[in-house]
Amino acid sequence: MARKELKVDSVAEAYLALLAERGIEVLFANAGTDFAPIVEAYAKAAHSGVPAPKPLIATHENLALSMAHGYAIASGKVPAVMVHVSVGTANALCGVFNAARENVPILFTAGRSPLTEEGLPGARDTYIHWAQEMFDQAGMLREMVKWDYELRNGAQLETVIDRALTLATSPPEGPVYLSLPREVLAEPLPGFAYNSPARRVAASQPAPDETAVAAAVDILAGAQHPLIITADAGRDLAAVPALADFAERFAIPVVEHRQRHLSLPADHPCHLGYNPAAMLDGADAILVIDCDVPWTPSREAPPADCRIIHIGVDPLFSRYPIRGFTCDLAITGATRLVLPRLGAALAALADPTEIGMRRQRLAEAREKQRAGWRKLAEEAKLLRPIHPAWVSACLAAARDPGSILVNEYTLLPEHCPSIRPGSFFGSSPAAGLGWGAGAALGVKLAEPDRQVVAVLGDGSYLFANPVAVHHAATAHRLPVLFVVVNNAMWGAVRRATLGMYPQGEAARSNRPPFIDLDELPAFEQVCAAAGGYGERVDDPAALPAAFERALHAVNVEKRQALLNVICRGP
Ligand SMILES: Cc1ncc(C[n+]2csc(CCOP(=O)(O)OP(=O)(O)O)c2C)c(N)n1
Repeated sequence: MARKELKVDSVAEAYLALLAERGIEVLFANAGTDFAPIVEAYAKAAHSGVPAPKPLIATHENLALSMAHGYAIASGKVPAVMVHVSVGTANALCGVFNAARENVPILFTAGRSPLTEEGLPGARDTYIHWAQEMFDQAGMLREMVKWDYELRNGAQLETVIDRALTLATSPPEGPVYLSLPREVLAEPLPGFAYNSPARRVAASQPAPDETAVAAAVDILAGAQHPLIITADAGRDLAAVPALADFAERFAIPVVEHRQRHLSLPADHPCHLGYNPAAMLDGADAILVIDCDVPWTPSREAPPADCRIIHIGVDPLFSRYPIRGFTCDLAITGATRLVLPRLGAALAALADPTEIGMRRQRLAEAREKQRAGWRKLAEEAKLLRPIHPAWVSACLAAARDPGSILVNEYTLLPEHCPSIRPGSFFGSSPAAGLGWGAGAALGVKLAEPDRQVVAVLGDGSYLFANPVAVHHAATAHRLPVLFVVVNNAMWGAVRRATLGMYPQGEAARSNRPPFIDLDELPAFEQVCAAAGGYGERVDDPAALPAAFERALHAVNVEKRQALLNVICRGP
């Protein structure tokens, strides 16, 4: 047990030093008057050599959260974020919700208006300090975070930070919230002693209960047409080979549904695409692995006698108010621990002839599916306005093999397959738009030597505070390629309206409200205004060369780039 001692003057200095000591390398921030002790502490740390996370400014809170989110999923490290009291917290909520539903551990912090009206160092000294105070600042995000607390004094600092970080990183992971009153940050602290390394650690990954494994084996051994559906298994990189091995061994098709991480390389012989709808009818057992929504019950469902097993550290998604998918068996456990045990137990019972036949059927189904995709891509090639499938196919051809894709849902993965674990990140199921551009910057921060490409809709690009995004890309030297699939509309709203009212007035109307986005600015010029490369593309034949130019700007000139691709709507 080792104790460390630092010479500091204030709680703010000790706080920053402890974050750095606990492995937090970056503090994404959007500041206000509450930051005065933090700004002062950073300035002192620059002289004293007391460690502190790298300070990284983001000029909108949603950007700060999205960058932190991208950084966390790409690096596996916990970032800290600090925003300005109640109002900054309010601006960050969408990002917190995205992180919460995607189980991304972030130490999210905010100042608090000074508590005292006079007397103490840090007490109120400007008019906003009255109106910005809330009775319960954390109340607005308590439902989204795993834990919230307020730092009340320097003596408790180590316990509070350790509690925040261990809870954020215990399964299922997620953001936590800590508010930091200005007087507490400014409190004099003559010296700071703490444990190094920490004596409080995150809880381990849950391993499956053997009875549950045996019950799953019972179901799977009797199944002829099993199916695996996952969205998130690849969040844990160790789960990817576990899934690849399990699926291959028993020849079970795997569908990545609304994928957020690469869970199975697209070239794996068991990879059967991204939409399970057509496969449900024929399934007699389904393994739902790290997947909140395996299908859409109002549209399709597996047969009534199909046995359904859910696997995950929180297989019932306990934080979702309603989720009624049939569940014959729920196994609490980390996928990387569950699948090898299940595989070992199933091997003894599985029938090799059955597996051989399944392997054959799977290969045929896979080939048929891929041929369909190839045909569609070929047809999409010539279409004008440009088809999103062609955008995806051109990106597939132009990208570095080691690149990382961030998809705010307009990339079509069947036309731009990802092979390497950790090379694809899709938006959170909370789908708070405005995530992708900032997330890509965070990914680039974590992986500076890899090419990073964000694929966004025109809607999601606008939600991301583009000027703040492009500023951050230039200011922090994060050369990312942004591909905007620009259909000049909120296509999802159009799809939803036509889906609910296929014969309705809106379907007959040329221009129903809240769908078309008229007079959109020239996005390429917004990027160029920040020093990036920007190009508008409306000719499908010109797209491959445009990708080459944009990626040249990113790879060689080391500056951000944006392709504003004029596309057709749904
Ligand atoms: C913060 C937030 N506001 C609104 C929505 C609702 N919404 C979902 S998709 C969508 C349209 C997105 O447009 P775009 O990115 O251009 O993609 P498209 O649907 O046109 O393919 C909207 C407004 C949301 N998901 N998140």
